[in-house]
Amino acid sequence: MTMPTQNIISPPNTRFEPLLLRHPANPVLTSKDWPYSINSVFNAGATLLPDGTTLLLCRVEDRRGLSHLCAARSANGVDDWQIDSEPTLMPSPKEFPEEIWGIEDPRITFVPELQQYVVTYTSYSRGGPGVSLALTKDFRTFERYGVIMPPDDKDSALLPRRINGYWALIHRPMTTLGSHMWISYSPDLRHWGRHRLMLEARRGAWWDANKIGMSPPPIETSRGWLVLYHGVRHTPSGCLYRLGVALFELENPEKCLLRGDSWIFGPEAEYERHGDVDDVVFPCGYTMDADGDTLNIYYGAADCAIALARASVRSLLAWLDVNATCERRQRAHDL
Ligand code: BMA
Repeated sequence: MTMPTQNIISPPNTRFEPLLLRHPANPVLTSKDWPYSINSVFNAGATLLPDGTTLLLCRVEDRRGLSHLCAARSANGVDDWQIDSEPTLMPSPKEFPEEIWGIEDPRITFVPELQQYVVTYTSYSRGGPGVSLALTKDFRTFERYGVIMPPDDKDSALLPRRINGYWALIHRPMTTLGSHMWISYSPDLRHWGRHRLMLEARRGAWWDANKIGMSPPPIETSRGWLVLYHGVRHTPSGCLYRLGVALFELENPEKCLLRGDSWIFGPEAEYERHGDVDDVVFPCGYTMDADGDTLNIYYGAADCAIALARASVRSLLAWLDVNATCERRQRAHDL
């Protein structure tokens, strides 16, 4: 039997130049920028509007501890943000009881076939976090589909096109055996099935042991879907959220082609190390520059601020070629 090629004994052949470069204007948004009273702003979905404006759909936590979503727009994606004067998308627990304790961590996918943005977000129900979906053309009015993945589930995003005729959703259900990334398929965005394990949290001392989740929506490249994912390390003084990268087959996205061994980004700056929740970097969105290579990655920092880091798709792929192992997919019965 062939053993997995995971590099267990020798240290990874890691090149240490940073792949994600923090913007000098960081953090780009904090509660001080908000036009109404809030506790904190973090974990924002991101997209480019047709006129090139960057739109962030921010998770805003109010002073009760419950979250809603609020849009911020900027011509250069760095400063001069125009923030909606009131919440853009509020929890609506009368119609959607699963939103009783707020809505969180949106991811945005523009879907050319629908000519709409599909927003998936965490709805915080009495039963725990679930995945909800809404469609919008302009981030002013939304068509809500309600909960599409029951609790406990979160960290979801839709792929921008159908795979073999079906919509594909990446998400992170929690089981007693750990929190892994799954992919599910749907003919209509409402009914979901063919659930498949996509990427498993590692075990033991690894940085991404036991609990992982997709971060921004997957990035389509000629070599596959590039997926930035977070790994959660439980330490005696709390959790440590860091970011890794993996590559999946274009027409069969449940197949992992490469998975980086080490993390590529972690809390280092003051605004990432200290906040409402220390030691968290949590990207939920990116925009792509006109060069088709430069990524602007927007991430929540310590559950208190939104920050920006830039990366190059070419460099991420080149790094994976040197620092990744071929992922052997775990068989379903192992779970
Ligand atoms: C995760 C999510 C994120 C949050 C992170 C750190 O489980 O709930 O929204 O940023 O924890 O608190």
